[in-house]
Amino acid sequence: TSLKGSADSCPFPSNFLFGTASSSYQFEGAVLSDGKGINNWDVFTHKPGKIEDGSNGDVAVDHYHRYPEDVDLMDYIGVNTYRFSISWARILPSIQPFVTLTHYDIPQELEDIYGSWLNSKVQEDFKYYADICFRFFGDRVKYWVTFNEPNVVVIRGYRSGIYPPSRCSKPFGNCSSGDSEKEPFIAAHNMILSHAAAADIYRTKYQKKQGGSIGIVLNALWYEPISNSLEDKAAAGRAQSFYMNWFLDPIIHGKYPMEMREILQSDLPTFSKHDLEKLKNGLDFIGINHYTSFYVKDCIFSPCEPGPGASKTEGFALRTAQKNGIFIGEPTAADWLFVYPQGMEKIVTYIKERYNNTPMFITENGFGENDNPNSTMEILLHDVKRVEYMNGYLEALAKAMRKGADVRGYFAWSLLDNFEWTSGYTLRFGLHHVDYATLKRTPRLSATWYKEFIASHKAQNASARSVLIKKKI
Ligand code: GBH
Repeated sequence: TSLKGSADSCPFPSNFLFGTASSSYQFEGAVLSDGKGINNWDVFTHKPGKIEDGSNGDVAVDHYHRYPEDVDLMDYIGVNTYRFSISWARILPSIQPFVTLTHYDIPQELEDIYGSWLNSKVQEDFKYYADICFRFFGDRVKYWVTFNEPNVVVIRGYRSGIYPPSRCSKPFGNCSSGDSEKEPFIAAHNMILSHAAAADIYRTKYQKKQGGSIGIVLNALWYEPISNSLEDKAAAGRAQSFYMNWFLDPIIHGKYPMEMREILQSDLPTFSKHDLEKLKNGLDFIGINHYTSFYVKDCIFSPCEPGPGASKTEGFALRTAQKNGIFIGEPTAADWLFVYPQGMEKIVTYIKERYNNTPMFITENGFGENDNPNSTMEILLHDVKRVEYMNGYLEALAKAMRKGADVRGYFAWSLLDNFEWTSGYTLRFGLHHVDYATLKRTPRLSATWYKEFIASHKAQNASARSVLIKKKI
């Protein structure tokens, strides 16, 4: 046939691909350019004795920069295809999944069947859930968080009752059932032991093989004594114990804070020998969500008007945003958020000292605004206040780190505007604006600012690193 005939004369059909082949490591070079991550061959070739002539692919044939010239060469030859490879570490240099197992939401069934955090059965169920996550995702996830802000979960779920399961008693809130003076401590106890159970199973079954780490995230307010009096200073300490140390002390030191034990007596659950065994080595890192600070006034030696913190359940330490009518920091659209960057340095230093400089991550920090429907898009995207907030808080964080705090990371809350719990969609925390009618995302000034902030730090580190690599060669 004619087909066979043409094949005889020309075995390669016209759509046949003729090309040249290459690969990223062998060709590209540009080992540290534009934020590329270090890959296995970068490390391998820099070890002595691995490569015959002691060379490496740091520059290779500089294809990364000279590709237009190389494409001209291909064109000259007349190829119609080009095989090359994508450098994985160049595309995804270091996006590490940092995974939270429980960020407020839990199966409603646990609530309905046995009352979730109020029932010690939840410890087994949480352990089972965590085990499944470790087993199926642990090959890729190297940072695990058991709980986001269990302190907020129990305070808002069981004391004020403004979050599910809406349990509280008067005068703390207006719920149909609950006991604001007892249940928060029971729920917290079960969350602490659930954390311990998950951490324990991670350590015994997975950590060696998977090589990741596990921690817990607390909401951390900085509590500033309202005066220099010993009473107010002690009250600020109690406020911290009844808010954050409540969870971190048992997990790290194996017992509840002294002030809690003294004031709450039998309202505070106790740990059995078996519990303490599980609590040992309870975490690898502390996650800190820090946004704001409050003044604290003592209510033991001088009487206080009722208010957040003033009761026994919060250590008789009244929390207030003002001193002599002046706010601790500029108020914002969120009624709980005052801009006080110094609080970042103070809280990180406090945690460093109390917990023996356990590795820390700032797992959340951010600024909320309301959308003014009458504003133009241009104005909505020009979030100078958010930029100033982040800049101030990051500077304060850097100060704490220069003084030795072991902080390993910072996460801006949040990438996008999103559902802000009881504030719904009215409060916006995004580096990107979301138009809720179309769900279109648009970067705000803060997104560009954060991008440049990260890039300038990357550049500084890359030049430091290239000096190191050159030294090694
Ligand atoms: C975080 O919560 C949440 O993790 C995140 O989901 C949320 O979107 C983000 O911040 C922004 O709000 O009355 O004793 O609880 C922090 C929310 C709520 C923490 C109010 C401090 C005041 C103390 N905050 N809370 S208390």
